[in-house]
Amino acid sequence: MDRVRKGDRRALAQAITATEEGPAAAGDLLEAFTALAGGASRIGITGAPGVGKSTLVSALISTIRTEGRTVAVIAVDPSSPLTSGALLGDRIRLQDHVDDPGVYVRSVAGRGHLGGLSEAVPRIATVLDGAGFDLLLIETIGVGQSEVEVMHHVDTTVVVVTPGWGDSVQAAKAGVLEIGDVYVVNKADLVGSASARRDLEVMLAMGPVRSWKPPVLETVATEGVGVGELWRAVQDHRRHLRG
Ligand SMILES: Nc1nc2c(ncn2[C@@H]2O[C@H](COP(=O)(O)OP(=O)(O)OP(=O)(O)O)[C@@H](O)[C@H]2O)c(=O)[nH]1
Ligand SMILES: [Mg+2]
Repeated sequence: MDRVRKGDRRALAQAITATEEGPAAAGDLLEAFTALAGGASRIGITGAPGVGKSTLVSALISTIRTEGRTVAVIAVDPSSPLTSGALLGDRIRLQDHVDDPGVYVRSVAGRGHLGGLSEAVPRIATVLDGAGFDLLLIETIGVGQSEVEVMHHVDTTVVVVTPGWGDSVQAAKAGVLEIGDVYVVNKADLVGSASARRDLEVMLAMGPVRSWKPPVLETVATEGVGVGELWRAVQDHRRHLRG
């Protein structure tokens, strides 16, 4: 515990591995971290495979680090061996930040226990929060049931789509319109970005009136375009939550 708070990465990794195995295995450790948790802002980044979530996370880290705040990333890997290439991709993209002591990245295997895909994520978030990170970014694929679960444990949910991401019926089915606090049309360098954004805005406007109106932004994550605006939108939402 003390070692973790002092920035010992090995001790942190061991604590996470223990909590990953379940609340029983973690025992007192989890309790100790829970007592210290509560200071971190938790931001979920979700969207279909390949929309650019990891690239956006990496760009966001750069923005956050210029403000001097520390950040931990939980990347939930897909369980399917068909998409395991993405796992490697994530690691490579996030490699940009490996030498930065203010950044910590943890991948979580998709294959979960009975609780589903990402059953361990809330516990891992508690450890990283208790370890003293200012911000937690949680990347998950898609918006299936288990991802919606994960999103119950974050303050702000960023939903990422791409131009030509599909028609409104598909979006409604996927539950995309209910869960987002901030919407991002990434790959805005591709054709159809502006119309995808307008479609989303129209669909969101047809939904129930909420006290927070989710903004729809366009980004080119690979170039860092729009990432500053995204970060501001996330912080606006934080302020809204605090009231
Ligand atoms: N043209 C374009 N390509 C992008 C952009 N952002 C990301 N990409 C590319 O899209 C591909 C997927 O990016 P990732 O960041 O791995 O996407 P992801 O959503 O994390 O993927 P999974 O974790 O596999 O679901 C990569 O080849 C990126 O270089 C963008 O703004 N424009
Ligand atoms: Mg990814």
